[in-house]
Amino acid sequence: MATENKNLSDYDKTTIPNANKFRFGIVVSEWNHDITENLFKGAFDTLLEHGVLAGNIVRWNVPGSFELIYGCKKMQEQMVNAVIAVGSVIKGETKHFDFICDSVAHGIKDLNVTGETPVVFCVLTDNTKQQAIDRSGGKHGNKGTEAAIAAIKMAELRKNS
Ligand code: DLZ
Repeated sequence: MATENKNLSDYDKTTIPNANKFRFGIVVSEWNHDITENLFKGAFDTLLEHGVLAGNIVRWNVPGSFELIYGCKKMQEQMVNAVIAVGSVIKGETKHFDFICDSVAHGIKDLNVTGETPVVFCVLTDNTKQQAIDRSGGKHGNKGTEAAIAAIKMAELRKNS
């Protein structure tokens, strides 16, 4: 699971389907907004790079990562080919971290089980702020880029299935 040796922005561009016909929803948590803005930018720029029109990317904000579940559920109802859930949960001194991380992971999983529109998990769950910085455009790349590539692949899979 460790990303220590993997750069989240590294992928083989030749294997990515052209995405110019696709429409994506990105739901962004406002908690740790400096991190989530960088994740959003990574996802947005990567979608553009693969042919998605800026007008075909719908962005909604939600207050925190916990609210990503409801936000993504409503986004699935829009005319989008895939949804990206963007959040950053950073461990504090209480168990809140575990509850939020568990809830969001299970909530997004449930949306994928029950809904027709795939939802990609772009939620950083870090022990420190520095780890979050490293994975949102820092030394380990940008998880937003990784999520955008996953969203394109899932949109293509949905189209072909
Ligand atoms: C309350 C809370 C805390 C302590 N930490 C985070 C965090 O690190 N990242 C995050 O996205 N959200 C956090 N939240 C807010 C919850 O996700 C949620 O918005 C509130 O509990 C209200 O439901």
